[in-house]
Amino acid sequence: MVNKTIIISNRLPVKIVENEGEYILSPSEGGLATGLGSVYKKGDNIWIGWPGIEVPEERQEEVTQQLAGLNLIPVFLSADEINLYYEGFSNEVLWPVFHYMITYANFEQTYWDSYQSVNNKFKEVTTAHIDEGDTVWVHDYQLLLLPCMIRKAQPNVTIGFFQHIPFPSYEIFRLIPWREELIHGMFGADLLGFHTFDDVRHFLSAASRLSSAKIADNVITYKDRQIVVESFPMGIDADKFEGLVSTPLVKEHIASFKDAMQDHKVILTIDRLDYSKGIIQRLQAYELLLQVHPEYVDKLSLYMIVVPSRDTVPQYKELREQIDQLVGNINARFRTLNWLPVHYFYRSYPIEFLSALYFTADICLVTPMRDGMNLVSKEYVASRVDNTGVLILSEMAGASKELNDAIIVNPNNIGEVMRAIVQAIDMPVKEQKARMSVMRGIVKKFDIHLWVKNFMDKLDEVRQMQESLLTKHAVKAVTEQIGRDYSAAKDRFIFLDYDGTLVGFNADIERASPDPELYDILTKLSDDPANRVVIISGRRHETLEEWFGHLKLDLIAEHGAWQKHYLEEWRSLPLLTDGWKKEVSAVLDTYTDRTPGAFIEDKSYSLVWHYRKAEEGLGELRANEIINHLRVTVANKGLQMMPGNKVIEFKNIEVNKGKAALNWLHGNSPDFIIAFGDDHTDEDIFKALPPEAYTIKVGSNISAANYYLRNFAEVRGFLKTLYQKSPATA
Ligand code: GDG
Repeated sequence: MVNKTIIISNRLPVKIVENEGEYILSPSEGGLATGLGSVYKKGDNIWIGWPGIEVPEERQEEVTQQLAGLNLIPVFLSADEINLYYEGFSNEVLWPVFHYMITYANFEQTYWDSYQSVNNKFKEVTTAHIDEGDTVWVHDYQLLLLPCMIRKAQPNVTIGFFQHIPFPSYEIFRLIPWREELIHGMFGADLLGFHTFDDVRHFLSAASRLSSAKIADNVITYKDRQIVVESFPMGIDADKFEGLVSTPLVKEHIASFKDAMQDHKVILTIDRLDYSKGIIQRLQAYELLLQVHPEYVDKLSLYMIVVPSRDTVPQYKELREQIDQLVGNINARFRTLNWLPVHYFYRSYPIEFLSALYFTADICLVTPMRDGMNLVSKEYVASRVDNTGVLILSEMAGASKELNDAIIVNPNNIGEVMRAIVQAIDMPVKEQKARMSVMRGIVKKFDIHLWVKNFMDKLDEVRQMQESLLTKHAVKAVTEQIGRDYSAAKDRFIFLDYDGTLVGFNADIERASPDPELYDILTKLSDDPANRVVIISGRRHETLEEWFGHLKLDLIAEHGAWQKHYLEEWRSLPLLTDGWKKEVSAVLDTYTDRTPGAFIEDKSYSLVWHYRKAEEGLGELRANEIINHLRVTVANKGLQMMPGNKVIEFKNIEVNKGKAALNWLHGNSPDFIIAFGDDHTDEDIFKALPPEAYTIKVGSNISAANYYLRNFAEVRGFLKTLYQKSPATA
C-alpha cells in the first residue's frame, strides 16, 4: 500500500451553501488552499476538517459523499461545539493570549472541556482514515491537542504541525490554566512549524519550563522521541497576484478606481475585523496627520476595507462600533464638499476587486498590534508589477522579518505611524522602486509553493531521521549481531557508566544509589569468567567503593583519577595535583553565593559546579560567566573545563574516561568490547575505543557511539539479554 498524506485543519477549503434544499459546494481559492492543493488533491491524499456549516445528522452521509469527490473528509460539529470550542476556547482564550491581549481572554472551563472533546472528534475521524506509515500535517491553534491524540492512536505515523498565529512569550503563555496540556498536545508532532524564529524561541522556552523534555538547540527530546521546531515563513501565490492585474476584469476596476480617486494619494488598508489588527490606532494616526498637516486635506484618501468576522462576539461588536464612530468623527471633522478623508467598507470583496485596489493604492498601511505573518502586505507587494508604491508595515507582524525594505513602524507609536505616512507620500519614485523590487523578489521566491515544499521536505527529513534512529537502536542489534558476537567471545570487556546509564538522572546526587535489580544484573554479568565488568564513573571513589566494593567489578572513579582492579587497592593517577582547587573554588564560591540552588561538589582531583536546581536560564547564564572568568586560569594550570548536563567540571587535563578505558585494555586483547554511557564525558570512551568495539549512547542518538538506547531501563534489559546469551548460562 502506498503511504498517503493527510492535511487537517479546523475548516475544510470549501464553502457550502444550502440552496432550495440542496448543498452547493464551491472550493476555496485562499492562498493556503492553493498551496496545499498540490498535496491533498494527489492520489489517495485527503484533507480533514469542519465543512463550515451545521449539517443535520440525516444529511451528513450525503454531504460526506459530495466532499469525497474533492478528497475532503468532514468533521461535523454541532452549533454548541462551534460555540464552545471554536468561538469559545479558540477565539476567546487562545487567540487573545497568543496575540498578547490577555485582558480579552475568558478562561471558561466549559470552553476547555469542549476544546478537548472536539479535538478528540477530529482524532476519531482521522483514525478512521489513517494507516501506519502515513504523513499528517495539522494546521493551527484550534487543534493543538490533536498531534498527541493521533500519536497515541497510531504511533507509527509522521506528524507535522504548523501554527499560523504567533506563539507568545512564556510569561504570557503561562497564564493559561491548561498550559501543560497544550504543550504536551503539541509534543505529539515530529515537526512543529511557526512563521518566525521568535515564535520558535518562545515555544522552546515555554516547552522547557513546562515539561521535563530535554532541549538542545531546536530539537526537543521527549519520551524518547525527537521533535524538531523550525520557522517556515508562509508565502502567498505571488504569480497569481502578479498575473491578476493584467486580466480584463481587474483592468476595468483599475480604470474606474483611477477615475474616482482623481489625483489623490491613496492609502489602502485591508483587514479582518479584529482587535489584533490595530485598526483604531491606525485611524488615530491618520486623524493626527490631518490635524498636524492641514496641507494634505483634499490631497489624500484612506480606503479602509474591513472584512466582517466574529461580529457576534461582544468584543468584536464593540470594536466595530468604535471604528464606525471614529471614521464618522474623522469624516465629519475634515471632509469638504467634494472630498472624503476615509472611505470605509465593512464587507468582503472578490479578489479581482482587491487586486485592483492593491494596484491603484500609492501606500499600503499594515499596522497590526500582533500578527503571525500578515499576507495582505505580501499581496500588495506582489501586485506592484511596476515596482512603485510604499508599504508601511508594523514590526509586530511576522512579515516584517522578511519585508525589511518596507517603512517599519511600531503600531503603538501614533506619531511614528503618522511620520511614516508623510515619508511615504514624499518618497521619490526611484526610492520606491529600489525598495519594492527587493521586496517583490522575496515575495516571489518565498511563495506558498516553496513554503509547502520546505515544510514537507523537512517533515520527510525528520521522518528519515526517526527511521535511522530506529536502526541505530541497540535493542534489535542485541538479539542479532551484538548478541552473536557476545556468545562467541571468550574475553570480554564491558564498560559501564553509572548515573543516567545504570540508574535514572536524579536531582539529588546523594540519591540514585543502586537497587536490588541492578545488583542482580551486575552480579550475574560479572559471574561469567569471560567478562571483565568495569564501572567507569565521575563519582567519588569512596562512593563507588561503598556501593560496589563487594562485587567482582573493576572500578574507575572521578573520570579516571582513581582506579581499582578487582581484588586490588584503589590508586590515583600518578603526578596529579590538587593545588589549583583552592583558587578555582574561591571563584566558584562567589557564583554559588549569587545563584540559589547551585552548589559545589569537591572531589579529590576535580571540582564540579552543579546548577540543576537553579532557576531555568539563570544557571546557564552563570555557567557561561564562570567559563569566561576561569578560561585563563584553566589554561595556565593545565586543567580542563568540561560543561555537561547542568554541571561544569574542572579537572586535571590528564584525567579522561577515554584514556582510562584504553589504559584498562592495555596488555589485553579482548575479542569483545562494549561501552555504555549517557553524557559528554562518555564520548571520550566512545572515541578512544578501537573501531570493532560496540559503543552505546543512552538517552540520545547524537553521539560518536554506534548505537543508542533510550534510557537506563533499556540498558538493564539489554544487559540481561547479554548474560542470557552467554554460553556459560545457556
Ligand atoms: C492568519 C494569521 C497569517 C481579506 N479581505 C478579503 C480577502 N482577504 C484575504 C487577504 C489575505 C487574507 O484574507 C488575510 O490574511 P492575513 O494573513 O492578513 O490574516 P488572518 O486572516 O488573520 O490569518 C496571519 C495567516 O493566518 C496565514 O498563516 O498571516 O498572521 O492571523 O489573503 O487577501 N479575500 C477576499 N475578499 C476580501 O474582502 N477574497
